[in-house]
Amino acid sequence: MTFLYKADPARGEIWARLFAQRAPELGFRLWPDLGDTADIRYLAAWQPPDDILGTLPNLEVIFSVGAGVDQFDFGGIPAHIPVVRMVEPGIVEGMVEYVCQGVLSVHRDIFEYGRQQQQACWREIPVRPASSCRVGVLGLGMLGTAVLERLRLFGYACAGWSRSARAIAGVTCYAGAEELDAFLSRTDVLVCLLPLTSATRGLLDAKLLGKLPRGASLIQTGRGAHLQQQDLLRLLDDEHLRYALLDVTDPEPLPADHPLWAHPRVRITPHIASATRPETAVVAVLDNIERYRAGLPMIGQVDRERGY
Ligand code: NDP
Ligand code: OXD
Repeated sequence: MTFLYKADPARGEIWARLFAQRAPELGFRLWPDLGDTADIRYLAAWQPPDDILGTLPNLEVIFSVGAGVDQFDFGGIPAHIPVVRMVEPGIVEGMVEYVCQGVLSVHRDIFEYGRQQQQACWREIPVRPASSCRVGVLGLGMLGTAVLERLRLFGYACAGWSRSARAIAGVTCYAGAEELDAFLSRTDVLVCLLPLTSATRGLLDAKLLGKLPRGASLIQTGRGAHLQQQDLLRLLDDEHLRYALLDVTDPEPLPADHPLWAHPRVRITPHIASATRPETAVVAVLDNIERYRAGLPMIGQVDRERGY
């Protein structure tokens, strides 16, 4: 039984070391060093190889090294091979930190002070209590829930929106298309933590963002293709939206002359909001392999119909 890792090679070296410590009985190979492909039963990848069964004839499970799986071409993955996304505490912690700094930067006017600094301007802005800042998170899964649970501790007025109804202590939960407008109309800082699916592609358009109160801000940590970039630019220029913090764009990176780069009220980070942490990810993957071998459901198994 062998495990194949096909993603960033430097991280792969860390996975190799951790596998040797924690599961020495399991062979470990780093792409493209395949050895005897007949041995390979498990694959961890950001993107699987083309012609999966031609390359890995005995493959049984594919693990995504990321929480999102929109980069997978499910049409090319045989139906009998389960795909499991990354559910591990390291990726959650990173996202909690990133979104909290984004919300705090909007609420405590760090964006605005950055603009003032450009003009050597020393001007105080009155501090508003956190309770007056209404944060709304699109997506109440592993990441959205953890982010809201932490934001709530600062005293923000927290809400979230998901496909099916959810309940999170201290968070007003909305669900489905019929409750989206009510969620948007009470949201001053909108955080996107949705998966990219056929239902969510392009969702962040002028129609949706226009339903936020005037002066609202966007923190986009989902996927670049959720956002209609031209609509965002128009809403920023009309001053309907105040700030946008974009960790993901479409494409990545944006072309050098794209107007979002230079926009004074946009900040862009290079898809670093969070990443799988090898130390905790390896524990989660090995646990799932044990579950699979015992005939138990794996944690994070993707529902191909839903696309996440
Ligand atoms: P989960 O699968 O745990 O949660 C997804 C949430 O989105 C669920 O609450 C789900 O609803 C909701 N949702 C899905 N489709 C819809 C829809 N059509 N309408 C309303 N709600 C919907 O995902 P994670 O929290 O683990 O990750 C979310 C995304 O974050 C990833 O897919 C990835 O795109 C992004 N990400 C970005 C990173 C970065 O560094 N920028 C790092 C990691 C992830 P329901 O609860 O009803 O199923
Ligand atoms: C992920 C990501 O999906 O890093 O894990 O974007």
